[in-house]
Amino acid sequence: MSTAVAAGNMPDVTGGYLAFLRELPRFLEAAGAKAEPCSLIIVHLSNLNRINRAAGYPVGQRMSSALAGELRKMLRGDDWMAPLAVDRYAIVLGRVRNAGHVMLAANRISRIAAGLPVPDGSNLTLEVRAGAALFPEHGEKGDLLLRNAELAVEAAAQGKVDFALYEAEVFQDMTGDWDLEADIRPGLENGEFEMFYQPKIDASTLLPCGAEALMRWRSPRHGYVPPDRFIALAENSDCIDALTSFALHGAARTAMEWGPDHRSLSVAVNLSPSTINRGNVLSSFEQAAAIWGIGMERFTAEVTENGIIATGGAALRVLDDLRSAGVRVSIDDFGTGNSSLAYFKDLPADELKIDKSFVIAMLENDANFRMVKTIIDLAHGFDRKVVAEGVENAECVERLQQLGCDVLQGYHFSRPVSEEGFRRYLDSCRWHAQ
Ligand code: G
Ligand code: G
Ligand code: MN
Repeated sequence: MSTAVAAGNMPDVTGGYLAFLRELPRFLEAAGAKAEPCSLIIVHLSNLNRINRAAGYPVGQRMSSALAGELRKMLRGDDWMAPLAVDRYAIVLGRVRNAGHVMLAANRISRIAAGLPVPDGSNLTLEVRAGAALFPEHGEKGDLLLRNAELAVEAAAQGKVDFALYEAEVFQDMTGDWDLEADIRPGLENGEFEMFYQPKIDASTLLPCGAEALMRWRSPRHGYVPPDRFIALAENSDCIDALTSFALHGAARTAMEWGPDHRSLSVAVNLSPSTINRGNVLSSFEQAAAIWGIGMERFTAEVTENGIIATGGAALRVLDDLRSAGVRVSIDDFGTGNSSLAYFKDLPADELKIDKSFVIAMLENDANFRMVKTIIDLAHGFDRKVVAEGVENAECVERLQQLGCDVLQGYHFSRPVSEEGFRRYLDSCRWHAQ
């Protein structure tokens, strides 16, 4: 199969992907020398996998070749194209030099794809998404231009549109995320991550009954990165397991090191939806417990309501298994999710954590106060313990005690602190307790 365009002195990309990567910089250098702008479009066959599954891989392959054939017919003398993968083509359009031009070209590409029926009677049609970057505005070098065109493809996919053109201001954030994501695993290996601990306080004795383990990342390149940010990125990549494992082992080791005087303290680890979905959660807990010599009942697993819903029914079984093995299950951020009461009554949970937004606001007005009271009564009605997070002052403590809340957590007692800081906190409590 020849992928090179015959006309002119166009690059020879018969070698496909590698040839393209070799030829693009040369081509751009020549174009730059002649001050001739051009544009790079990446065409992604976004539903090729679905076609493969529905109609078979040979059909998918034929669709990809047919599209390439049709696209090639659209090219003129100073255009060229090459396959980047079976579901991806790169097209360099020689005389297409502004946003308007490239949009017209992208429109034609969409129409060409839509005109190719999938020959299996399944009513599937080929879907393509295209992304483009302009030379030299969006990148003077081949790799940058390619990367920015890929970013545009991703933006098109996220925006569910056929085509997107690279936009420096908008896409900076995306590249920032990519950089961050790529630095998670090396950061973990370089010891940039650390677990912090925030005490959970027994509301009746005001003594600690456990701690929530919270991950902290100080990156030499990005500074302090909040967990909300890197956890979400890790969930989309394959490093969430490594992070969860780091949290579990850190938490188990710390609980062991609290020593025999604090054997009743439980340590809570946050689990993200994708972690619950892996299916090996239970064995991860068992391993951590075995390695660090603590009982499974020392662990609490915190999962959000929405996290459970996001996994469909799958999470319910995993949580059931964890509970059967002795792990406490806690529903985090309770009250902010979309679950119904019908769902709530079947949740395999020992504990609910009232979201801090309600607790922080509970003294502001009566409605917020009643909200907290209602959640506490609801939980108790179903034999679950209640944790209030976001307890920031003494008045809040008192009111929550009156409402029968079981456990308190918040800045009033302590912010999340290092392992060493938590140790000091425990020591100071012992002193008070005597
Ligand atoms: O500690 P901070 O308030 O910045 O935490 C913000 C969010 O990040 C919290 O909702 C918390 O559940 C989440 N988070 C913190 N540490 C971990 C962790 O180890 N694993 C997961 N999955 N989430 C975490
Ligand atoms: O969603 P999750 O419960 O996992 O979030 C826990 C986070 O909530 C902690 O990491 C901490 O940063 C934050 N937090 C804990 N206590 C308080 C508090 O009293 N006030 C506020 N504003 N945030 C808190
Ligand atoms: Mn939590």
